[in-house]
Amino acid sequence: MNSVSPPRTIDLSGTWRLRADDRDMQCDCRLPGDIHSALIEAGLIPDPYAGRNELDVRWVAGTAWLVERDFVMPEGGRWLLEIDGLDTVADVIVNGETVIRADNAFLLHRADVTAHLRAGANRIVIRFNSNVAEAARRAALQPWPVPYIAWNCPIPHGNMLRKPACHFGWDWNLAIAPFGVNGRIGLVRAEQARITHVQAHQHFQPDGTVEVEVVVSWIAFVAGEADMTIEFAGERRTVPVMLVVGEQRHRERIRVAEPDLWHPAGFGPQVLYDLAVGLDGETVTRRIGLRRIELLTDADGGGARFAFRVNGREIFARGANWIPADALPSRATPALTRRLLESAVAANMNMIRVWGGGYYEQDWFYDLCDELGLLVWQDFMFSCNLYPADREFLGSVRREADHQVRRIGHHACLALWCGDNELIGALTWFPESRANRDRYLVAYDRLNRTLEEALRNADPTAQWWPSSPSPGPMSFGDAWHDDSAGDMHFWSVWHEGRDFEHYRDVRPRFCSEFGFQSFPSMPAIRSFAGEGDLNIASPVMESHQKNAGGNARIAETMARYFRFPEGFANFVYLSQIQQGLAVRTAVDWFRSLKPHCMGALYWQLNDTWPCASWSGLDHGGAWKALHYMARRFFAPVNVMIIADAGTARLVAVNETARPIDLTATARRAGMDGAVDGLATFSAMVPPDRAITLGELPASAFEDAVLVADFLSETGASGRAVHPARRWKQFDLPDPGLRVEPDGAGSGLLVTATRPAFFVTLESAVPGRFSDNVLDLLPGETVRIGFAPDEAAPFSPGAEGFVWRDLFSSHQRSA
Ligand code: BMA
Repeated sequence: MNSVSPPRTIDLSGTWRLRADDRDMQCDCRLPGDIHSALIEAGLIPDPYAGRNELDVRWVAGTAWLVERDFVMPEGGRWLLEIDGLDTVADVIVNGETVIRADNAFLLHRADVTAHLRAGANRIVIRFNSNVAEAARRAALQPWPVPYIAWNCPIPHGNMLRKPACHFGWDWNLAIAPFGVNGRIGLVRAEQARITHVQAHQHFQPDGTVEVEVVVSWIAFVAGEADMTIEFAGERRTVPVMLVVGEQRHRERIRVAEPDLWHPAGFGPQVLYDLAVGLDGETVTRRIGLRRIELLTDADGGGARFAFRVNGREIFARGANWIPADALPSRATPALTRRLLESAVAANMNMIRVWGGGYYEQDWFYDLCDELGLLVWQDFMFSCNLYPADREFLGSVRREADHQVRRIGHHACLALWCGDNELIGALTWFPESRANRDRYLVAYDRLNRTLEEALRNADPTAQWWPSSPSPGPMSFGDAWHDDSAGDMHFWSVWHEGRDFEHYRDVRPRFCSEFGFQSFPSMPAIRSFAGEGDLNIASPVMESHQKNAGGNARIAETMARYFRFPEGFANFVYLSQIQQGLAVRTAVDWFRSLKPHCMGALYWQLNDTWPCASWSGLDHGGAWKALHYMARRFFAPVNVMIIADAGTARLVAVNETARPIDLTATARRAGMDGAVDGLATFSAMVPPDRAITLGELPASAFEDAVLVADFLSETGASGRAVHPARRWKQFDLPDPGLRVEPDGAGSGLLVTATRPAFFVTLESAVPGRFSDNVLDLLPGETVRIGFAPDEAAPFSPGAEGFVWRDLFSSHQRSA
């Protein structure tokens, strides 16, 4: 073939030139990317994550910045400039003409720039106006005050802009209001038409077949005829379409007679079919997993249910809340995101909630969730604030919702669209909305209705939930403490300082937020703190705790449950153990309530920067104690000890499709090293159920620790441990821990001569242990593997590893 066709796209990603509007500062800047990252890379500002640099770089968002570059155009053609994730208030200027005025980071901006281009050299400039200044200007124009969550956001008025709420600061995020371009940027050649969205609505038929309704949206630039091609599930169709200038849509139904279904992780394979749509020389591809997702909210004796049914099977949602992978968009790479999401699945999670104060994530994020079988609860991006309700704002919201639903709604992983995070609760947080609830509630409802209508219009097959938490549609009550219906955020244990046992005072139908803070692991701390800062009350450590009173709460809780640890590293260790115990107390209880309760999504999976937070994964993805514990407490088959003052109940849960025979052995482990058998329980646990195996009176393990080991015919096994009293009340023996290479060169052997609790290995080399946070009885040996992050040959010697346990955290080893 000798014919040379003109290029279809001109990619404008790469190196641009950045300069400040009001001062002499310039450097190179990579787009997609954020401006802070460019300035850090050029050495013009310090890394905001280190020390207390956050405060020294806050000025960056208060000024205007320009990025520009030249590009070369061929002769002729119709060209569209497309910028995805233009964040936020920005003007785009091509050869001196303003072609885009942007103020919503959640839209794809597109402009026909043909008239402004010339063959040869061209110049494009993006002027980022100060989002902070523009937010303040808009707040002043509001007809009545529209308060924002000032105790989370040191940078004010973020609620005026369609930009991630957490950019203005959050109780786990630094406040620097990053900005830039977060998605594709380039020119696209379109002669007749440009496809804007390809959706795939699934209609399951009673006979088991699926009709996939492919909805293709496009903009036509000329009237005429064109052939559209659609390829799916072995079928290829050519569909003649009439082009009418403007936005158009075509629906094509394709029947899949014998669908190979997509399943959530742990429930079957993640089958994905390729879909390809062609129009005017352009081909758009999607990967479609066929599955039927229903949200069950029917009334029952306890109120109303809240359960996901996937492919006919009710699924207990096990997971956590997702916040942006990094506070600086340039650092939120696909590799990091994959690592975080893979860790979620490795910890037996099947759902994450993309929380409403961050982003509608990138296409590849949902591709990853499809591949991994991770269901996504997707919030619309509104969180903890009151919001404007004027026509212009709601118009922008409507366009945003329409675009996002059409962009990502086809993903198999997408289980639910939820209106917002905690906007109903926020009505009670501000004096203005308390004094005039009518006005603010109506404003809220206008926003909420805008989202619901946009969703139903763009995807009638989608599942909608008005808010998180919410008792249900048109119900505006407190879903923090009402556990009868809907999803619940249960925060009393952390935010009110209640005992962990208080989790068992509620019986949620679905708990979509609950959590407990810990410190990040030592390597994460060392990434921002110097040796002299290693004290929880040092200015640097306090600046990496964004929840007022958080460090004091961690310390106070520790003194409630444990003897106070010696030294900083032990404090960090114990903070992670108590976090794991708090969250496990909740999860064990919620799972034991199945099917009354059908979901436990803890707060929060990951961190945006290294700080004290509720996360189970350190910034960058290393596993904290909670994440190792989560893998066990979320295991599909598990035995939990649910105890109150008088009894300890052994509850087995089975989330596999088959009945499981299992045996649990309960023993009493005394601090003197004696281990006595108490009872053995055997049972067949039906699929998708939690059952009580048996009960023991507390007197059976007085002054000791109850240990329950289980083993199933399928090989699933585990250990639950419950102390008769708070851990601090035991005089723990020195467990005589030994950690040594296993001889085979691939693991470590951990041995104890007396009972050892929360034995946790730490490595000098970044990597993951095959298991961690273990309880050992006298004479037991456990083999632990270690996989370093870098694929380098590695054989573990005992050196390079540190281990801690409850005894050593407060007692120097003998
Ligand atoms: C919930 C979340 C977040 C917050 C977290 C911890 O309310 O929705 O807003 O970060 O609690 O306070």
